[in-house]
Order: sequence, then structure tokens, then C-alpha cells
Amino acid sequence: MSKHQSGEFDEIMMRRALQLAVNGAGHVSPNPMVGAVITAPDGRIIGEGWHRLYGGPHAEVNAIRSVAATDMHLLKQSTIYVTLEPCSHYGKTPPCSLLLREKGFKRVVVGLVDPNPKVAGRGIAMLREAGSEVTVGILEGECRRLNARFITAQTKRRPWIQLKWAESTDGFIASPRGSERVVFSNSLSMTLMHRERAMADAILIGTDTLLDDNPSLTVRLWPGRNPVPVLFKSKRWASTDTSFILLSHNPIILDPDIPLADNMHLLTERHGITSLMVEGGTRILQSFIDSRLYDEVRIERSPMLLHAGIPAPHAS
Ligand code: AOF
Ligand code: ZN
Repeated sequence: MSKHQSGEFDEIMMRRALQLAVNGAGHVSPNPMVGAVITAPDGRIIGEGWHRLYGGPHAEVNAIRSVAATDMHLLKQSTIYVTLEPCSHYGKTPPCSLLLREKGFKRVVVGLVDPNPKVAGRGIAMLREAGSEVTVGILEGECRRLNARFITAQTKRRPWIQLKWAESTDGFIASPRGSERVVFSNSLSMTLMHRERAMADAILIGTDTLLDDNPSLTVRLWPGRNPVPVLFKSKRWASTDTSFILLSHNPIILDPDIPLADNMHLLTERHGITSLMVEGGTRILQSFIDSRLYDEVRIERSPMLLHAGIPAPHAS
């Protein structure tokens, strides 16, 4: 067996496909990030592509389009590496499995079976029926981690939930209500925070944070999309008050009287949200922790001491 037919070669090509997929970060959700690489029988890469934009062509289409006219005749003897199973459904674009079948790829190597119930193995079955040799599960763990948000939304019907707060060394997230606001972040951590925001579909705060901080929740220090603002409405907030910046950004308003889990399902099912950053305050963050409804916690711990103030949430 020559080197380019080995399992090691498959992993190298899948790793390249993963690299390409990441280029879609911040541009493709609620779709997954997907990358594809095409190799000729001699092991040469003749095509590469990734899913660039939500609603746009899938990775496989872009990879095939990138093949030079002089290499097109090689497709029937070629292998295509895809980080996610080629789709089998008519969505915003026609099924990729059909396209791969038409092109007659000899071999298709798939990182991960698509958790989308509309696909879920059908793409692989279609290709096998058409006579392609299909290998599944190369670098599956990496492919899964890459699309943890998409997978969570598809399988749990709720967004990937990231809890986020900044606290002083002595465990306060803010100085006592009414006193001057302290800023924990420095310019580096602010930039990182904006990058996280640019990757999130939505960002949630409670009424207290709206009234105390009047935040805009937009992405300013990193290129990218603004997350959709989500607000937990409480009695403190009169809906007639439109002077808050956030209210001019079409926020999704959640009803605190329905269970948190139901509100999360609603975000995914009604609004297509696959990832949610929860920015506070403490009461809201604590309710996510107590309901065990979170996938990731990011705490920025500042060297400051406050001695008094609003205590940070605590993991139970
Ligand atoms: C692929 N290659 O690059 C991606 C796939 O609405 P559509 O047509 O864009 O379809 C979105 C679904 O297609 C998405 O939920 C996922 O199941 C699959 N994504 N499939 O073959 C790709 N992005
Ligand atoms: Zn597709």
C-alpha cells in the first residue's frame, strides 16, 4: 500500500479539511462549519473548499468548483474528504450526495455522520448504493468538537449555552448597586470577549443588567456579526420605556414565568439560535447553573478586590 492510501494519509487530509472548515466560523451558523478536500489517485490535492456563508453552497460544491479544468477528468478515480456527512436533502441547496454521485467519486471519506435528522446517515447510504467506497469516522472527535454548537442544537433542540462573567478576586461581579461601576476587563480581555460575541448567535441578559448598564451587546472590537439580543423580562422593566439601546436592536423577549428549559427550546425552534452567551447578572446566571443548563463557563478573574458588592454566581 502506498503512503497516500494509508489511514495516516486519510487523517492528514481530514485535518486539512478541518482547517478549511474553520474559515466558516462566525459566518455559517445555524449551519455547521464544513470543509472538503479532493485528492487524485497519486495523492495530489486537486480541490479544496468550505461552507463559507449561511445559505451559500456547501463545502463539497466549493471543493469541486475549485478543481482545475485539466484535472476534472480525474474525479472518477478521486477521493473526497468531508468533515461532515454529505447532505441528502433539498435545503437551501440541492443534496451534496447527489452531486458526488453524479461526479462518480471512487471514494468518500466522512468525519462525522450528520446529526441533522433530515440527513442522519442517508447521505452515506446513498453514496454506498451508488457504488462509492465510503469510510466514516476519520478524526471523528475533532469533527464533533468543531461543531459542538450545531450538534447540541440538532440533538437537544436547545442552543449551546455559554455562561460568562467577570469577577473580582474576592468574588464580586459588581460594586454595590448605586455606587460607581467597576470595569474588570483590560483591552485584551475585551477584544477576546468581542470575538466570543461574534461567534455567538445570541446573547442574553436580564432586566437588572439592562437597567443598570444599558448595554448595546454589539461586536465592535472584532469583525463579525452582532449576536441577536435576548432579554428576560421582569416586573422592573416597563415595556413602554424605549430609551435603552438594546430595545432598538429587535431583542427576543423571554417570559421568566415559563420554565428555563422551555425558553431555551423556543430559542432554537422558533428563532434558529444554536449558541447563546449568557452575560448576566448573577440571578440569571445562577438559574442556568441550578438548572444544569449550560455547556461552558467563562470566568474572567480580575486581580481587583472589591470587599463588597454583588456576589458572583457559584457552581453548585
Ligand atoms: C454538507 N456540506 O458544507 C454543509 C452541510 O439549508 P442548507 O441547504 O444549507 O442545509 C443545511 C444543512 O445541511 C445543515 O443543517 C446540515 O445538516 C447540512 N450541512 N452539509 O453536505 C456542507 N454545511
Ligand atoms: Zn450538502
